[in-house]
Order: sequence, then structure tokens, then C-alpha cells
Amino acid sequence: MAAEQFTVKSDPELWTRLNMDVERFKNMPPMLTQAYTSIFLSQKNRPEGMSYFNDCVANIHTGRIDELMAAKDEGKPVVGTFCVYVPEELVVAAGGICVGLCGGAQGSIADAEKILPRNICPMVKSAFGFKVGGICPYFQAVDFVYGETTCDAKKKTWELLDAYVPTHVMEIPQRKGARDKVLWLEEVKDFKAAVEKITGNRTGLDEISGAIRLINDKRRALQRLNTLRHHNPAPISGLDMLLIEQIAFYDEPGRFAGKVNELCDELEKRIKSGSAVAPATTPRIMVSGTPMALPNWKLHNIIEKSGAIVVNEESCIGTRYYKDLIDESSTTVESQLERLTERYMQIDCSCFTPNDERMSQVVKEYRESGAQGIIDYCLQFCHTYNIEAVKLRQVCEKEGIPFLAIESDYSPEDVGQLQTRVEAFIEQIQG
Ligand code: BJ8
Repeated sequence: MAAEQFTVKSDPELWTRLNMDVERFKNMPPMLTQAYTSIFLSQKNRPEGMSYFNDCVANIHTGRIDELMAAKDEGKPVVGTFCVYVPEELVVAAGGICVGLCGGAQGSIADAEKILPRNICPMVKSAFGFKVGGICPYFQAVDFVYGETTCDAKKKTWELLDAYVPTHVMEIPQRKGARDKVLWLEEVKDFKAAVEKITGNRTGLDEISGAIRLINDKRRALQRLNTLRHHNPAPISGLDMLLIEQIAFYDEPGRFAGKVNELCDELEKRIKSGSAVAPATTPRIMVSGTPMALPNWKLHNIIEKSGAIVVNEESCIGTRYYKDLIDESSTTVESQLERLTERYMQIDCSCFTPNDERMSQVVKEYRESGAQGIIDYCLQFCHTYNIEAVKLRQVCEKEGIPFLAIESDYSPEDVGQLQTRVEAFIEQIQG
């Protein structure tokens, strides 16, 4: 797409209906247009299949919101979530739509800091600020939200968020022993019952089967794409991959999977013909750590503008979201819930202790992606990922993997300093 044709669309009438702060929010689409144009549309030789994802960004505050509102008019509830532990299959089975509400923008942090302490994770502050400032159409469109007890910042924020939007909380165990698995299954059953009560729709074997298939298909498409992007020379940039991983949290799942598979078909052809976004000699970096919620493109932009390419995201907006599928062969609801529970318990979030599975998973993904070094990304004040980086560094040293740990937030202030560190790391891995 030519840069001059791209515009993030506006619809003040829709935003007024959603009770947003329209005066303030109307500045957002031009800002996003400008950022997206300079970061994404300036890339060379992008796959044509990215045009669908350009459209997703162009319609992020309008077209997709219209779809959510139309679904609500048909009686389908829209449920907001903040963690990949909340089982979207059960929302879909009950006829609802699941959207991720994690915040990745600096613009809402000041709103949050009027209420929340400043020294907590920017992702939590950004999301909370979007709601209290009335500057996120997704937050305004949801009927209720489902939080979880993963980290302290989140679980205490849900108590405050409940004053603005009905907020339910799932208890996520912090260990993976036998009794934790029992607790988690009970939580999943309670979640199913709560969603059914709120939506008024009972979910049986067929509804759950259909939802498991639909979300598995989405995860399968992302797995396929991630395998293809590992090829050297890379057929797609890390920035574009990250964007697709972010859009996975708000787009319609069936359509999204179809478009990702179309893109994969194109990438297969590109690989055969040797068409790539960067030469085979380009330094290859894997990013691990905390999720990067839309529109957090800061680190990928720094890495790729510094002449390297990102070849894997070991993150919840990345492989932790799609590496595992749910077994589709269950013939009873009880068994479906058990299989679903098992799949979710494989997510290796740093909120768990011990979390050794993540260490081996990081090394596995590093080898599979053909990366030459790992940059571990930790959002400021995320204690669990920050402390886990110590262990990860030890593992990487033992495995001979070049490793750089960085901690950052959403402000532009540290970009220069990060760039210097990233460039030095790229030089190091180039030998
Ligand atoms: S399963 S990574 S999506 S909790 S970065 S808000 S942990 S202080 S996002 Fe996450 Fe679920 Fe875990 Fe994944 Fe807290 Fe850390 Fe902030 Fe975090």
C-alpha cells in the first residue's frame, strides 16, 4: 500500500455512542496514521498479504468496533480480557466475542496515574488509563471484563476497575502441582458457569467443540506463519509478525486465520523464489519476555532499524499464545474441560514458581528460529519477568547463547539509550 493512501479512520458519531471522550480521542487516528506509516509502510518488499492487516489497523477504531456493536445488537456479549490464561474458547462457545484489552500506549498512562501508583507496570497503567479516560473504543464496547490473579499489579487493579466496568476475576494458580491443576479445573468450570449466566447461553459438547476448533485453527495458522518466518532469508519482518500477533487479540478469529493462511501461502512462494525482506546475512534476534500490546512496537522498531531482524517472540503476544493446542477428540464436556485445562496449564508465565519449563522452551525456540542472540524484554516494574531474567541469563550463558536483558516502558525517553545497547549487541553477535 502506498503510504499516502493509508489513514486510520475516524467515526466521532460512533465514539459518542460509546460514551468516549471524543474531543480527546479524535487526535488518536492521525497520530496512529503517522506512526504506522513511518514504522510499517516504510519497510521494503513487504508481502502483499499484509494489506489485510493494514486494513485492520485502518479500521481499528471504526470497522471492527462496528462489528462488535452489531454483534451486541444480536445479543452476543463482548468480553474483555488481559491475559492468555483466560480461556477464550468458553466465551466463544457461549456465543460471545473475546477481545484483549492490554494497553500498549503511553497516551493513557497519565490518566491512570491520577489514581494508581506510578511505580507499577505500564501495561496495567495503560489499560486502566484507557478506561478511566474514556479513550478506548474496545473498553467502551465490552459488556464485562475478566481479569486474573497472575501478578500483583493486575489483581489489585481489578478491584478498582470494577467501579468502571463489571470486572470478574479468575484465580490462576502460581504452581503446577497436582492440587494446583485441580484448582485450575475448578476455576475453569466456574468461569464457564459465570459466562453462561451472564450471556444466558448454556454451552454443551457441540458449542465447546466448535469453539475449540475455531481457536485451534487460529493458533495453527499462527504456528504455520511463525515456522515460515524462521526461514533465512526472512520472508517477513519481525515488525509485521508482531503486528499480526497483536491483531490476533481483537480480530474475528475465523477470518483472521483465513488471512494468516493466505499470507502463509504467499510466504511459501516467496521462500521458493528467494524473495525476502532482508539478506541472509542479516543478524537474527529472538525477543523473549513480557508481552508487547498494541501499539507497542518500540523494541522491534529499534532492532530492525538498527539492521537486524526479529525472528521469534517468546511472549504471550507471540508463541506463548499459540504454541499449544487443545485436543479435539473429547466426547464429553467434562473431558473437554480437562483437555482445555491441560492446554492452558502449559503456558509458562513467570508468575509460576518454579518455571523451569520456560527455560527449556526459550532455548528450543531459539534453536528452531535460527536466531543468533536473545534480547529479553521486561516491562518496568514487572518483578516476575525481571527476576526470571537472572535465571534465563544463566541458562543462556551455559548454552552459549548471546543474551541482553532490557527493561523499558512506553515513553520515548530511553529510545536513544536502548538503540546504543541494541547496536552494541548486534555487533557482538556478528562477531
Ligand atoms: S500469562 S505474561 S498475559 S500474566 S508484564 S501485567 S505480569 S507486571 S502480562 Fe501476562 Fe498472562 Fe503471564 Fe502472559 Fe503483570 Fe508483568 Fe505487567 Fe504482565
